[in-house]
Amino acid sequence: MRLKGVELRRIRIPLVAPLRTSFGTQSLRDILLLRVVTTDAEGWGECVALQEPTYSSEYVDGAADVLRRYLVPALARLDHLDAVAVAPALEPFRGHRMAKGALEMGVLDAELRAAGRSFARELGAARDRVPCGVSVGIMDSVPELLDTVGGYLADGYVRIKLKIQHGWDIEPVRAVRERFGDDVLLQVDANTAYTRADARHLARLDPFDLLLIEQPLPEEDILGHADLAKAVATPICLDESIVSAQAAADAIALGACSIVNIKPGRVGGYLEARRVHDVCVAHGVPVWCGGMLETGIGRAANVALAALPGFTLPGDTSASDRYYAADVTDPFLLDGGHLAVPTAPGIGVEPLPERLEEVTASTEWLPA
Ligand code: OSB
Ligand code: MG
Repeated sequence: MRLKGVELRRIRIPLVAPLRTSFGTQSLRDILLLRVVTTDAEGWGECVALQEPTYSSEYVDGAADVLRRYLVPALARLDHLDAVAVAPALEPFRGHRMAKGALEMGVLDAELRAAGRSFARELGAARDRVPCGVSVGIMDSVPELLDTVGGYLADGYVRIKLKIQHGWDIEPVRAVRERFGDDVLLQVDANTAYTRADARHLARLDPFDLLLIEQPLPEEDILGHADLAKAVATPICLDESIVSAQAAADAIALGACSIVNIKPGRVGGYLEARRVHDVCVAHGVPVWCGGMLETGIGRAANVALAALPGFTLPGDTSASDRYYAADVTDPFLLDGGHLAVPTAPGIGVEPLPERLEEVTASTEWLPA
């Protein structure tokens, strides 16, 4: 297989409701999709970089730029392109894992479509459906939060994640526990909002029997998380800090986390995501699949990954209608709190051509 070219397609798609986190509010997704055209087949990639570098250092214009200048030209030079060849070919270029991950995803999709094999089969899925949680943003009031959580529980979501920050942590957690009871699987995500000095404050979450606290401290503060893990009873889970399988192995060895959120884009693609999973399984560390407000394209691949045996906690793999009034693929529908794992070749879904045109802001063809 050789690369013929890559189409960069920027789409703009509004969220059904704004998602407020400790790093900002997302109301509209400005997403970079990749159509990877090879001699054997075409594949789709979705870049999870947000519009601004507020979750991580990557942002969507930066991803498009590095793909155009460096990453796509590096793949164009390969005589034997397949997904396994992508990371080594891109290794000279530092960072930019979300951009690299999107390109690898598109190559893997093309390769698997040509071979008639699904992502689920290729990655080693052990289930045909996955249990789903939902990530709930910071709200203006506790009653508004309780209405929103109640709606998601009525939809069938099996786990609730509350976004937290200073001034929106202990009380919302207490209110959700009081209203919905002790049986609800409940966890919180701080997106790096706290400091090492907040250990005693975060220990006040301990009485609420949370599954985990996700990424309380800054991305680089592995030792801080290890100290915090000794000061709080609630398990620490890392998201932003886990940028590779090596980072996961180090964080586990240092006692910085006892649970890992795996996002393929954050670690440079689905093949590295599987390696993160394998490291965690070897250490007895549970993993779950995070989300970046993906369209049905990225969601299809995430659901396949979430079907691997080490994914023992429900992920942020919510149904399409939690994010978008109309997805760019046939919608992923919640069925008894689960999403079905796609079985067709590659990611197993296709963008709907008319829907894709409706949301497209620009396209750019990068010939190999
Ligand atoms: O920290 O998990 C996060 C969304 C955007 C950026 C970071 C995060 C999130 C979410 C929502 O929590 C996950 C989803 O439902 O896709
Ligand atoms: Mg997170």
